[in-house]
Amino acid sequence: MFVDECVIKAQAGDGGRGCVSFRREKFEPWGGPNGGDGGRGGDVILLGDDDTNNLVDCKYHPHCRAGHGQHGRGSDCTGREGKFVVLKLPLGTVVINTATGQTVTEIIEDGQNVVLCKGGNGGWGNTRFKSSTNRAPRRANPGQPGERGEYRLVLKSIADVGLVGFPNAGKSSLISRLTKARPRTAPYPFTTLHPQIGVCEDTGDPNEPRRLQIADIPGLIAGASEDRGLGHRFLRHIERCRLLVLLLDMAGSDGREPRDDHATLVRELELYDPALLKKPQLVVANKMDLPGAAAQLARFRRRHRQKVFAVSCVTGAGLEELKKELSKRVLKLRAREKKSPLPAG
Ligand SMILES: Nc1nc2c(ncn2[C@@H]2O[C@H](COP(=O)(O)OP(=O)(O)OP(=O)(O)O)[C@@H](O)[C@H]2O)c(=O)[nH]1
Ligand SMILES: [Mg+2]
Repeated sequence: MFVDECVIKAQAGDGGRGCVSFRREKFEPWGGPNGGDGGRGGDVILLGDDDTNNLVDCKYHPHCRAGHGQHGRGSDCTGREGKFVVLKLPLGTVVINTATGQTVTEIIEDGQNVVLCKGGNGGWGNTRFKSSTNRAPRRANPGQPGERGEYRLVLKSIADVGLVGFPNAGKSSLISRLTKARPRTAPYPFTTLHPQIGVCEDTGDPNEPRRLQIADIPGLIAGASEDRGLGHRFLRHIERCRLLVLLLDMAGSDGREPRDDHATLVRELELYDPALLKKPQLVVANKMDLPGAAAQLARFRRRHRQKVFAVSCVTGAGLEELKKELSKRVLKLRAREKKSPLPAG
């Protein structure tokens, strides 16, 4: 099961109460105050985890409660700290406070940890209040309550390249040829029902192996903005991609014109978010092994000035060139981002 959105309730632990106590020993009638402080409440911590790829755990365990701090005790004993709770999240998770609608944080890197809700501080015991004028204070503080809140977690996958295309265009076939991912491929629409990410190892230069992540998302159709097909909900997984590949079935095997497919894909991307069209794009013509594809490609090239890569996922033709081009362009984009980092969106 793939879950890319859920709501959790997080509650950090409350701090323990401070203690009012006095030292009482034989021959020590005025032992003085010795009440310890309360322990701190545990935090709710978010941890970026490369091995987690969706939010299914959070969906079925939506209550995250950290332990409360222990109360302070006599003999200057401080209460034990509450147990913290760690929530492992897939990279690319955006955390939104449902009450304010504001983004609290984004988990981008493996091992990144963020305190979502801070545990309350423990209250002071009466030892803290002793002074020259009050040598027997009967006062202690209660612990502070831990932070709590309701948060929406939205996963926007992080990949370098996003594959966009009609159902059956061959997106899953392409990702299984370029990477070690093995999504299901079949000659019926909507075989892929949730995003898949594959890692393409480019071994062009053995001294500098490059890895690029490619995201295969479910197919888009005309009217997806009105929820036709699987709608637009998976487009959030290409929002952070550096490069978009518009994959076209150049043989028109489902009875559609490739240039209409291209126009529909561009329109649907624009309807979802016009900013997606500002991302660098690469048009890839698939199924070039089928009859009629070459003629369609010639027609398509006459209308579109963009470079079009012709490939066949069945014969493997053009895939090496495509891999090199993707790797070259992604490296260039990464270098440009390093010079002028963009805010994550
Ligand atoms: N002849 C030929 N068939 C192809 C080629 N690439 C993919 N196919 C076939 O097209 C069909 C659909 O391929 P998929 O990879 O499942 O297509 P998809 O774009 O992932 O489709 P959805 O997951 O439904 O969106 C399968 O039967 C593939 O075997 C190709 O280059 N040539
Ligand atoms: Mg597929």
